[in-house]
Amino acid sequence: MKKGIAKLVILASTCGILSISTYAQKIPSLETYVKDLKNLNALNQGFAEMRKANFAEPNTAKYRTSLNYWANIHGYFGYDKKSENLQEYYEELIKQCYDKAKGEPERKACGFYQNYYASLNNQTAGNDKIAQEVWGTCEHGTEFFLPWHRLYLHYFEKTLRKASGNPNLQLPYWKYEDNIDNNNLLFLPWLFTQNYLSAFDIKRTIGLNENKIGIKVRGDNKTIDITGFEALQAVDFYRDDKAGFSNLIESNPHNLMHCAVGANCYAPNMGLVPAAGNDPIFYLHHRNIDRLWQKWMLKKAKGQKIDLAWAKANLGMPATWFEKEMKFVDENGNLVSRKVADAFNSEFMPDYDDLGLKSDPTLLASESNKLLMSPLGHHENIEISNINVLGAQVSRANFKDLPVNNMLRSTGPAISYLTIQNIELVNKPMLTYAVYMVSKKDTSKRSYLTTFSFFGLNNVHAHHGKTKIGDMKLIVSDNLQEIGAQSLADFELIFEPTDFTSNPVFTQLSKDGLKIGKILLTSEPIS
Ligand SMILES: [Cu+2]
Repeated sequence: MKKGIAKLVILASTCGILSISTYAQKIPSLETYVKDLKNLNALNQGFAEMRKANFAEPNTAKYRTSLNYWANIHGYFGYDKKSENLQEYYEELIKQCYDKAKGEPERKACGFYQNYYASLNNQTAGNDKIAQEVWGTCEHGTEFFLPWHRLYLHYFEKTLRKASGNPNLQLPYWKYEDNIDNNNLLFLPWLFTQNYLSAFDIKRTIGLNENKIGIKVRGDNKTIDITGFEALQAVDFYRDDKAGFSNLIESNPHNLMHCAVGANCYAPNMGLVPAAGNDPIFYLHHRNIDRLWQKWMLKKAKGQKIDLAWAKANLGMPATWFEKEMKFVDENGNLVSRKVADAFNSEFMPDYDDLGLKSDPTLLASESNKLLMSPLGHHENIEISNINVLGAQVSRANFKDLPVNNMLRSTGPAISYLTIQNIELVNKPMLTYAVYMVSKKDTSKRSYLTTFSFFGLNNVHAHHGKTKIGDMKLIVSDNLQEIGAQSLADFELIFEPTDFTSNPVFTQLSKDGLKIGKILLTSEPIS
């Protein structure tokens, strides 16, 4: 059996035709995909055609295959019930950018972002029955986040393929770690930054398209977990307390990458739900999030076949979840209706060229069990209240003066969780904060926990947006291991202001920030 596969691989690499028929189903990374010029051309042609269709008559099948229509399925600016008002966003976010700008570089930055808004319009589904059904239907912050985006990408890929005129086109994934320099900075892939190519979008964080700045993704100052390392440790698929895989991957890296590319979620396109899908990078970003989902399921399945029966038995979701209906348009502009259950059907569930499971999945599962094991054992819950994280300086939180010796319930295997509760905005900070766990004995030992994200935070029909971010719950056993913590008093948390990038401008621009109600370190025994 194994020999047969090896033979096929050799044949495939020497014979292009065979490789198409053998591996057409595996989705490659962008980097791998565009090594073949035909593929690069297909992507470029596809996005170009979909952009052209933006100008087709509304209410036509042609318009329903446009990039703008697809962006609108995700979310859109307008006066309809399911849309967001552009004017409110603009006033909320740009006016105060100017208010807070201290000097010329800051004012200039606000001006750039103001122009991004100026190129957008409020739209309406009008009397287009299909648009009324499908526009503004994306799922964020719910248990439908992953299956909704998977099915959405399925039909998007078909539409892009048809537009490209290349029947073999695949929608590759943006493997973030493919473009990192020696300073731990991530740069956008070339395809997105060339202004003569159709995947270019001017409306991104200033300096990213020109490679003047990068996103801090590795090392001591990392601001995004680009490999999904933390989320992949999750035991459950979705949890109401936010510690499930779906919850964790949605916030990091999904939300954070939206904000890193989209001006700290202050400006279009990637930074705002109603505009994000107008940037081609959005689709390759989501493809990677989908890949990480598949990777998590493969690990959880320990070699079992992933299909609907497996999902029903192992994801811990109710029958109603699988029956939830979702509507999209296909490559011919026709309305299609699917159910969450379809996301586990091989027709809709993509296979990827890299799921990081070259080794035995059972072994991998035991490796990840080691990561879950807290070095502190099964301990009592400890907490800190009322933490202010304000302005452009570092803030700290300390679990101090604890009767540490009485804290241990048992030395048996347990997972440590860190819950950050009642996070609220203080005004509208122009920057965000990355959270690290630092050893008190050796401050050079620090471990990245997460970064707060403002993605999707403005989408309410109110003039002043939301001020409550809510709660987060993180798995921190691995972080405690990383800094060598041996007791509950061994570490502190630090909050560092950042805009995700190496650009210093926005990190100077704030007196506002966050208020945190409570931070808890809790522990659950591993069964
Ligand atoms: Cu997204």
